[in-house]
Amino acid sequence: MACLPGLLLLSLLFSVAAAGESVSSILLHRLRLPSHHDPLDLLAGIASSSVRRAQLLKTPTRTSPTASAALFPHSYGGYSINVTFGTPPQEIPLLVDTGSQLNWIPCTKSYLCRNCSSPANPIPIIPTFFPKSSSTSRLIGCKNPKCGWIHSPEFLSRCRNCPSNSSDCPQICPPYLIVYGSGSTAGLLLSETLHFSTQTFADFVVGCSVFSDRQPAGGIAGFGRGVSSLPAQLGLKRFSYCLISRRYDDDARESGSLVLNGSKQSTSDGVRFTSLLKNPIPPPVAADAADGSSVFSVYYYIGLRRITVGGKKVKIPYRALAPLPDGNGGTIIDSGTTFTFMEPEVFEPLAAAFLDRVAGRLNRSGEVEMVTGLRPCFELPENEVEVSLPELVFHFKGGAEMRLPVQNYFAFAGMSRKAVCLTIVSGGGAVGVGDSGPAIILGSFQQQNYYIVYDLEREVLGFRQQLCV
Ligand SMILES: *[C@@H]1O[C@H](CO)[C@@H](O)[C@H](O)[C@H]1NC(C)=O
Ligand SMILES: *[C@@H]1O[C@H](CO)[C@@H](O)[C@H](O)[C@H]1NC(C)=O
Ligand SMILES: *[C@@H]1O[C@H](CO)[C@@H](O)[C@H](O)[C@H]1NC(C)=O
Ligand SMILES: *[C@@H]1O[C@H](CO)[C@@H](O)[C@H](O)[C@H]1NC(C)=O
Ligand SMILES: CC(=O)N[C@H]1CO[C@H](CO)[C@@H](O)[C@@H]1O
Repeated sequence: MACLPGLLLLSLLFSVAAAGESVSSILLHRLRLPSHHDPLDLLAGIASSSVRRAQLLKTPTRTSPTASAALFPHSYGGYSINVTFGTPPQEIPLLVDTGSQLNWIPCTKSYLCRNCSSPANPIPIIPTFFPKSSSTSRLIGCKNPKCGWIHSPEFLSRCRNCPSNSSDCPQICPPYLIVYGSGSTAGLLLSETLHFSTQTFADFVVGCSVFSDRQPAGGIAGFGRGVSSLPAQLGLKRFSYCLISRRYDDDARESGSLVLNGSKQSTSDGVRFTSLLKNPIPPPVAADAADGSSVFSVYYYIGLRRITVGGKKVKIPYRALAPLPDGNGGTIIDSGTTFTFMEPEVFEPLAAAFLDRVAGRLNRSGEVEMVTGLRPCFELPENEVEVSLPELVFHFKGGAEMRLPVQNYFAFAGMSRKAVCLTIVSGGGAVGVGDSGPAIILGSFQQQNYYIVYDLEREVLGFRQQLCV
């Protein structure tokens, strides 16, 4: 079949890009997905969890008085690293999340993870950290300035001014409780030694969670902005990752990579850059700042200026593309969201553009759309191994273009007939996401087989298509 202008061929064979250079890095695994015998269930599950995640990232008032950072349930589709904590070291998988800042791990022998099972994983085995077995574990004290990462300055000064002979003075930093759309985690802040790849970092602050509800089988590494985040604590100039294709989900041997402070790349390395926008809201001093919307300050905003489908510009209201001073509108990039989320005012014209460009060539499959919650879905013509679909391009401020390979935005689904569905979700329908927070959340499915660098020193995001295995 000839490739028409603005159309890409989706075939079962994926093209191979140049492999990346060897650098000191850590392996990045897909967090184990529950095994789905039915690929439709899997797509439907990822679609609904991506919408839930969007709901969470977009809700400014989800924190409790002692809450600290935005977190979320990761039943599907996260990417994790294995690091070790303590002396002697204990290995713990951490989900890499650029949408939150506090780091936490399942901790102590009484760790309770409620509703953390799935049909495929009825008794979840959760690697847990035991502080008693580590000679370097220290609880963060109430007077420690780092206690201010999860509690207000007022609280901290009460601690500081407490007479030392009073029996009412709290000695340790009171627990954090992180509440999200669905789920939560709670525990105490620890100072502990972190071993990342071959490097060792003493006095790393990590939450020792003793209770979680609806959480992944591991902890979370907060790669967002903010003082308690992993990049801030390790003084990183930049970090980068390469997300392996989701088609390797069943193959535990395959992994991508995460690199801290890697070498500085430039456009001559094929990396395209766009500025990380100045956050609409400055990072909070204390993570539980009364203004709930400050959670948006943790995100990496980027300037998405235009979207084209099959070479034609999609008409999107400007207010959706440019973040307002209150953090509403605009685009963020997030490693913890699977399918990209778009507000209806962005998604509807985009979906219409796909329908327009495919019209007459492929039949729409209402049946598959109903089951997966994705749309549009198109039936594949019988006995064909390839189908042309419109090219999707994100155009960023400064001219960088993300020309997505078609397998990054269409996934196979099949019932009585095979179909493909657009893997972008919106808030319309059953789950009300509201129009607060970012209008577009660029998720990990769209970042597969891309090298992505967050250059915090230059405040730019760089990307290059490459094979991540
Ligand atoms: C990560 O660490 C956990 C806990 O030790 C272990 O069960 C798991 O196999 C490790 N994963 C990889 C990919 O090494
Ligand atoms: C604590 O110390 C202060 C001043 O040293 C003293 O006045 C006060 O009675 C002491 N309180 C207790 C509970 O010992
Ligand atoms: C990253 O680089 C900065 C600046 O050179 C340095 O201060 C920091 O310790 C480095 N961190 C790591 C983890 O290598
Ligand atoms: C679309 O559906 C009609 C009616 O079922 C069928 O005859 C036709 O072959 C389909 N076209 C494609 C491209 O699948
Ligand atoms: C959504 C869900 O699974 N909720 C369950 C969480 O756990 C409590 C107690 O274990 C159950 O009562 C809920 O049904």
